[in-house]
Amino acid sequence: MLNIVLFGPPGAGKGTQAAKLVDKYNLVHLSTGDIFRENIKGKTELGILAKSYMDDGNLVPDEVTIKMLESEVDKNSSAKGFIFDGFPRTTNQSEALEVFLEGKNTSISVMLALDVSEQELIKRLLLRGKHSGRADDANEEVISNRISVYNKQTAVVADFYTNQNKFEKIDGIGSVEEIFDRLSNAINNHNVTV
Ligand code: B4P
Repeated sequence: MLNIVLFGPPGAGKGTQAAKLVDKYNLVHLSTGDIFRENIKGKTELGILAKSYMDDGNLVPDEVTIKMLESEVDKNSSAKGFIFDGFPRTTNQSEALEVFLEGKNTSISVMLALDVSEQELIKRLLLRGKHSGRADDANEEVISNRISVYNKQTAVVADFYTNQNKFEKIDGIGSVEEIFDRLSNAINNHNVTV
């Protein structure tokens, strides 16, 4: 199985690139942000809870997020592999994912981390906020909080995969196609089963 963690700060381009990678490598795309947004739209209990955190740019609690992710993996038992987009975002989440995948006799193949400057992230998110309707893109204060949450709680997740020799930093500046080529090369060169 090819299991990729697509990593990076908010607005780094994870969702944009994941959509292209799933097509090329025939993987299932699991974006925790997208799943939360679908639940918010459907006004489910999970959606109402998630919204209260997401609108302020905070992380949804681990317990809820991990359970949700595991149930999404279980729904796709015939998948050839997964792109985890926006998950794991805390050390707890990475540990839980490792144990969960071990139970299925598989593991993460590689973490691809998109590297983008803070100035560019803010520019991209404010631009998207003009038409996305996403409350968390709408003002600079919330965007700053998301970046600060990333620096405090999420950036450390890279160490977890670095220690396993599975971490690849990818320059996230350039055209969508250029970045896609860099990601594809990293996958092809990382000695992972496709
Ligand atoms: P996410 O949905 O994961 O959102 P994101 O980090 O903003 O997006 P991404 O990096 O995918 O950016 P995109 O490609 O869209 O998270 C939202 C919230 O959900 C979190 O803040 C949190 O509250 C909650 N959440 C999600 N997962 C969680 C977890 N595991 N635990 C707890 N809470 C969780 O790109 C952004 C913009 O840049 C787009 O407008 C795009 O068009 C543009 N762009 C992309 N590539 C570009 C390029 N090369 N050049 C210029 N612009 C580009």
